[in-house]
Amino acid sequence: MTCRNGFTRLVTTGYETMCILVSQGHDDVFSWEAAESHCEHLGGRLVVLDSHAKIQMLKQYLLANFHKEGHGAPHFWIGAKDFAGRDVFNWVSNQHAAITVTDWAPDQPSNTGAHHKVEDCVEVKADTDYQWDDKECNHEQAYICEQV
Ligand SMILES: [Ca+2]
Ligand SMILES: [Ca+2]
Repeated sequence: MTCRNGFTRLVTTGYETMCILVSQGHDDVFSWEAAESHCEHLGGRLVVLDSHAKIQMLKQYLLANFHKEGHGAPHFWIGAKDFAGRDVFNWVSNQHAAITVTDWAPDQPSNTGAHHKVEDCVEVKADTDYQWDDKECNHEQAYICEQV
């Protein structure tokens, strides 16, 4: 796969390839839905991590390229969501299949967070080495697209 301008090529140990685009943070932030629309506009979608190899590859890339300490440590939307609001998570690429290969941070998914808001959208966050956390979908933050 040839990556379009702005996308970075990653190759897993199993020779799966992905072209990803990581938000620059700061002003480059969206709600989950807006991030997915933005990724589609760029010719992709929020990143789908449907294998252990892809999960590990992205985690290593983020750990190598983004500082994890301090206030504002990176949080990135990925392409998983509890679409039906029943605590069953699906990838944007297949909203009718439950996700089976997961990488939840300790005590996640919690389904509730600050101010008791329901959490249905999935992020990876630096303070747990980019393991997964469910979060309120309207929160505006950085995101990771993949080319499709
Ligand atoms: Ca939920
Ligand atoms: Ca959570």
